[in-house]
Amino acid sequence: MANTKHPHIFIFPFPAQGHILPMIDLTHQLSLSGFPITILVTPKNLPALDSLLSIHPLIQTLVLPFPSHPKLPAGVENVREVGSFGNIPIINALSKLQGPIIQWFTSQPSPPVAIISDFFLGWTSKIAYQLGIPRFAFYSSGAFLASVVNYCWQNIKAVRSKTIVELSDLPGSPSFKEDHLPSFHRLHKETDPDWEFAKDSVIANTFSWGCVFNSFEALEDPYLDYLTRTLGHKRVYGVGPLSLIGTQMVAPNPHPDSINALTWLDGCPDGSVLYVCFGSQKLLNREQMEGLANGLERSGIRFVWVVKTGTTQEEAEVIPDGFEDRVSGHGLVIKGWVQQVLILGHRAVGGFLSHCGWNSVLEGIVGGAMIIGWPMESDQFVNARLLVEDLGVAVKVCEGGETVPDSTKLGSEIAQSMSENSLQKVRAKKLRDEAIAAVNNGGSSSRALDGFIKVLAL
Ligand code: BUP
Repeated sequence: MANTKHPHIFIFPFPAQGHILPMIDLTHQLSLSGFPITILVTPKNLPALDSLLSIHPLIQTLVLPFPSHPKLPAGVENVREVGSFGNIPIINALSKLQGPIIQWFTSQPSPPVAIISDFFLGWTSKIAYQLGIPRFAFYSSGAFLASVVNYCWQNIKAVRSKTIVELSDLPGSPSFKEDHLPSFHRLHKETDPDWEFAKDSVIANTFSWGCVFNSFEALEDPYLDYLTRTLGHKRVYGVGPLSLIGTQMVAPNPHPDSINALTWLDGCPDGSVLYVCFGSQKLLNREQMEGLANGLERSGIRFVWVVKTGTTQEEAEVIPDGFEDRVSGHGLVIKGWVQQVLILGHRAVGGFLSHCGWNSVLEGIVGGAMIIGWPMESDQFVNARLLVEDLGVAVKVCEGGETVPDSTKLGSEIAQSMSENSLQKVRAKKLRDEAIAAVNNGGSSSRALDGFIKVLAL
């Protein structure tokens, strides 16, 4: 453990790709600032920490067995293995670690003095309370989403009874279709065993000692400000985009598939390529894959498309027959995984066809790519609205997890959005510059991170 004047901090990420990666980047920054750190994972999630631990060998890991849960197949420890339906069972299963975590704390000669845990793990506030230490909620999603969630929670009956929900108290008075809002408000107190749990989580985050967002002022100023006002304390920190100051920037060590994609991109003109990826959780069905493949082909735009593979048919996306041959030289299909941050950072990438997951949104912004949005579930509709309506860096071409895109329309919208001088492309470049300025010395995120570090060090 690092021998510094800073106190020991306990970090607990939620086991989903989109949650672990930014938490690792935050941990990297805290370790650079001299905090001794213990990070908790279950055994199958330990490899996700490889790059972090190779840069910071003094970070300690606490590896606890993943508790079983009736709704989860044996051996599952990460949302990636079961899809987003697994979120609540995984949260529930992990909450059984409360006893072992407290036991571990009490066995330590110099135990951590603060807990930073994912905002899905609101129950960790109970541990903090019992140990008499502060808990900070780390949001791997945006401040707009947190504002929407808090609003929905406070107005739960009104939200449930509407098909279009107007969030009139929020900056810009946004409105959403009810089924485009995060779904917890649909749980019913009387019939749903998860209701109490979801309620406790939202409240625990609201009353946590501080809230840390992977976001930045130029992106979400009104919502960071709204939360600061409505949470009744000043400890709201927008410290992102964390990918810009994260481990991949220090030790890229690209995976072979990423090297292939980067080499292919080297041969393409600046800003000419559309990167296509829908995050780590969503699998497109056969019809969606056909609609998308035809749309890409019709657009005439160069592309890199990440397609999910799996050990069973249900876990894999099916590329239409002959597609790869037809687009050869013009489009690259990657089966599996690429380091998205590196691909989006390549000068040849000018656009990003995305599900609008929060990390993808931030990584697209950092890459200066305009976003072509196809929000599908959870926070993605809220994120898409921010990008399209508040910021003007995106267009929406499709919505819904089961929707099959109209390939003719998709093709022409891609071609139009990717044109040299599209308004969204120009705004995306400006937002990228603002993101870089935010994390640079004196920028809003850099100041927020310093403020957070000061509070932790007290
Ligand atoms: Br697929 C894929 N490479 O090939 P989001 C994903 N990622 O680096 P999601 C890769 O996973 P949740 C790939 O860079 C991003 O950091 C990507 O997070 C990385 O969406 C992360 O965009 C995906 O937030 O997560 O996976 O739907 O819903 O948990 O936010």
